[in-house]
Amino acid sequence: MRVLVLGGDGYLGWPTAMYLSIRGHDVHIVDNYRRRKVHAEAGSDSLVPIAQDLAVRVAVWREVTGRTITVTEGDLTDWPVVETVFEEFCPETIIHYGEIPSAPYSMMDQRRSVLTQQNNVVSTLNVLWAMRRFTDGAHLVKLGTMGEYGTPNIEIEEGWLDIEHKGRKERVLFPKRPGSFYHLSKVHDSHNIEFACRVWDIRATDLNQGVVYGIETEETRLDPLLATRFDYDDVWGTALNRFCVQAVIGHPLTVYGRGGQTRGYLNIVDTLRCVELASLNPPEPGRLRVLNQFTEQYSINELAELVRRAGKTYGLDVQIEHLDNPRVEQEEHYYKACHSKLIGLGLEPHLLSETLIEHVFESIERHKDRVLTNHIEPTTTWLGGYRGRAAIKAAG
Ligand code: NAD
Ligand code: USQ
Repeated sequence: MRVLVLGGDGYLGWPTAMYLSIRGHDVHIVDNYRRRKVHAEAGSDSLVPIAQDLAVRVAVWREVTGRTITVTEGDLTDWPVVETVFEEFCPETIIHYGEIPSAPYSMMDQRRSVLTQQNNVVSTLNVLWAMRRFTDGAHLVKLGTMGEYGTPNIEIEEGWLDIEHKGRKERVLFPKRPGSFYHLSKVHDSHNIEFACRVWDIRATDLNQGVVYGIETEETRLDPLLATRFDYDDVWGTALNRFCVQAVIGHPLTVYGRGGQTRGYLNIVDTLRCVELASLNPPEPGRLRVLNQFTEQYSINELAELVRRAGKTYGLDVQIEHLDNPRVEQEEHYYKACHSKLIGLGLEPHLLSETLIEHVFESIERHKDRVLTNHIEPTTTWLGGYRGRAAIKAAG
């Protein structure tokens, strides 16, 4: 396949580009280093040192494997960039990771909230227009998120829901009630993609992915300069990755609120396989296929307990702390989500275990001296109204 990996400098995008390249696909990356820039602005950084830019990454990749990955350093919200890439590369598959992925960042202030939605919605809209104009039968594999659904009191289907209302039947996109302006940007994308499929006969797969954990893949292990980023700070780090770092440096695990918040989780190596499986098995033209991409569900309390137990075997004294929840979200709720379609396509999950967490501890240990401890406690609140204004004032 000729594959475009949009956002190919990111946590998931770079390992995906290498994974597909080594399997014989022709890979072209687009990225504007947005992620690196927001960390520079905030004074935070990836725990694992990463190569200085994509030019170095692909040069090392070529040296180590003999394979070529090509790159465009450019912004997906910039139409001439997208137009040129599609016209020149003629992709058969477009894997779209190129968005701002942080819920706290999108809730921090007006500027970042608007930036998140503009960046994400416009980049996807540009991709859809480029597909209409320059491709014939190409397949969009778009990274959405399980958080689009929120935590409804009914079982979450894979994308679509059959309803009966006043005696009539209809099939609709599953109702969405997400928990941040970031998650909402993904809902807006999903609607734009569904519409484009309907009117332009585009093929698309919306991968509603759960929270990803893990630090290494087969390809990142080939050379230190091929490592992917790994974040643990309060804005960009995700729950389990954060907990593993906290355990290693002796910081109490930061459980927000009562800790009954339940989400779908998956290993980074399963992300790569899911994206590959989706790409190799495209849907019919004109069809939006939705796949729920996670392998297991855990509450935050269960995750914290798992990390505590793994820590004990590893020789770490892990404490768990319940902080006032900076987010507005349900802390005890029903959660059941279907996720059988990727298994049906051939996914063999790498499940979470204490042993796996111990391996993550080992990798973190190597870079322990780089941890910025002032970026661990949460600083962004979801609260509005009087309580929100008081919190903003207190934070200065
Ligand atoms: P990431 O920030 O590491 O990767 C996104 C990449 O896209 C970054 O390198 C960034 O510079 C680039 N980018 C952003 N806006 C761009 C633009 N306008 N033009 C060009 N490049 C742009 O994030 P990630 O964790 O690798 O996530 C990748 C995708 O998967 C995101 O869409 C995210 O919403 C989704 N996702 C991630 C997770 C997770 O747990 N990491 C879970 C579910 C869904
Ligand atoms: N949480 C804690 N303590 C922490 C961090 C998080 O209790 O230190 C809780 C949060 O309150 C939330 C849950 O853990 O209830 C998940 O939070 P998260 O930061 O790990 O994940 P989230 O904000 O949902 O976002 C991440 C990625 C995003 C992706 C999403 C998948 O950043 O790109 O879309 O996971 S999902 O959650 O399925 O929507």
